[in-house]
Amino acid sequence: MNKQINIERIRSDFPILSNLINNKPYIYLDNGATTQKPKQVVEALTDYYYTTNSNVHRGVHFLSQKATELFEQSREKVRSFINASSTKEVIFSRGTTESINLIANTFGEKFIDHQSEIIVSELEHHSNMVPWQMLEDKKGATLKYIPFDQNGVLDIETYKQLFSNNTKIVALSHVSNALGTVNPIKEMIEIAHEHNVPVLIDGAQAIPHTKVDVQELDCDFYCFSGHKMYAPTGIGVLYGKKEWLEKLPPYNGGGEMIESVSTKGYTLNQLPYKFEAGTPNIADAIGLGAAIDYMNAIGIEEIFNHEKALMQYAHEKLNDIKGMRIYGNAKHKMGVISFLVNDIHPFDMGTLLDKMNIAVRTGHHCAQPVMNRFDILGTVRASFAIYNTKEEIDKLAEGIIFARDMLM
Ligand code: 7TS
Repeated sequence: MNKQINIERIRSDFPILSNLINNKPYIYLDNGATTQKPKQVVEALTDYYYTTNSNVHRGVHFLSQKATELFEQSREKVRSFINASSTKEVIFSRGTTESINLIANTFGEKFIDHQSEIIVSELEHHSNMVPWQMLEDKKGATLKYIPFDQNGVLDIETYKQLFSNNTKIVALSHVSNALGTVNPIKEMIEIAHEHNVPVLIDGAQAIPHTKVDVQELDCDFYCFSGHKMYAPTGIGVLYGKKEWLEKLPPYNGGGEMIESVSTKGYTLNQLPYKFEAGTPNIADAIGLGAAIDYMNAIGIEEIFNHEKALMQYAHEKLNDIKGMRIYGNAKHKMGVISFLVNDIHPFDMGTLLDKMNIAVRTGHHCAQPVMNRFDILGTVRASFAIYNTKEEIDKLAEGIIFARDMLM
C-alpha cells in the first residue's frame, strides 16, 4: 500500500532545515555528499552518551552489557534492512571508503597477483577506483574498465567481453554519484557469477533511496556509509557473504579481532569481529540503527516514490531552462542531477546559488574519469533527500536562471 508521506512532519524532524541563514530559509540540495540528521538520530546519540556510554564486548558490568546490547541491536537492524542472512555478515566500518579498502586489501592480499585482472566501471567514485589502482601498483594486477555512453549508461556488451580466466573480482557502483545512473547490477552480478567471479557493490548512493536486498542481488560484498542515509558520520557497513569473509585474511590487527594471543602468535576471532579491530564506533553505530528505524518508519517505498517524483520534476524544470545541459540521462536515475548552463563555470554557478541560500555541489564529485569522458572539468550537482520539496526545486530553477542572466 502506498502511504502518503507528511513532508511537513518529516521536515520538522530535522531542526537544521528550519534554521534561517542571513534571515532566509536555506535550501539544502547537497544530500549526495551527506544528509541532514533527524532528531531521532541525534537523540539516540545523546541518550547513549547520557545513559549508557561504556566499552562493548569486554565488561561484566551493567553499562558495558547495555552498550553491547544496543550496539549489537544496531547490527541486527542493519542485517534486517539489507536482508543479510546473518549478523556475521555485517561488519561496521567508518564508511564506504573504508569498506572498499578493507576488501581491496584483504582480497588483494589473498587472491590478486601480477596476472590478475579486476573489472571496474568508468562511472566509479574515486573510492571504488583508487583502492583497486593501488593493487595494480602493489601486485602488478591489471584494471579493466567498463565504458559508458553519452547518457551515462554502462556498456554491458563490452562488460561481457572484459572477462577472462584471470578476472578475479568486479567492483561496481549501484548508483553513480556524478550522474545518478542506476546500474543494472543484478544482471551484471549474474554475468560475473557465470564466470565464477565475485562482485563488490558500492552502494553509497543507492541505499538512502531504494530497497537493497543483498540476498536477492546475490552480491558478494555491499558497501555503504551511514552519513548519506541520515546517520552520523564515521560509521558505515561492509556486508560480505560469510563464505568470502571466512576466506579472507584480517585487515587491521589489535583487540576485538583476536580470540587469543601469546608471544607465539594469535588466533582469529569469529565473524564479524575478525574485521573489527579496536574499540568500534559504538555511539554512531547506534545512531545508524536509529536512522534505519527512522527510514523504516517512513517506509522505503515511500522514500523511493517521493524522491522519484522530485527527480522527475527537477528534470522537467531544469530542462526548460535555456542553455541547460544535463549530464546523465539514463532511463533509470536516482538521487542526483548534474548539469552545466551555457559556458558558465560550475563554481560561479554554485557560488551565486549559495548567495541565494541554495546549497549544491560543484566540481568533479570525486569522479574525475566521468568528467574526462565528457571533456569537462566538473558540473553543478543537486541531490535530493526525503525532506526536499518541489517548491525547493522551483527555487533552484529560479536561482539558476537568475545566475545565468547575471553571468552572461
Ligand atoms: N562511493 C560513492 C558512490 C560515493 O558517492 C561516495 C561519496 C563514496 C563512495 C565515499 O563515501 P564515504 O562516505 O566513504 O566518503 N560521495 C560523495 C559525493 O558525491 N559528494 O561528497 C561525497
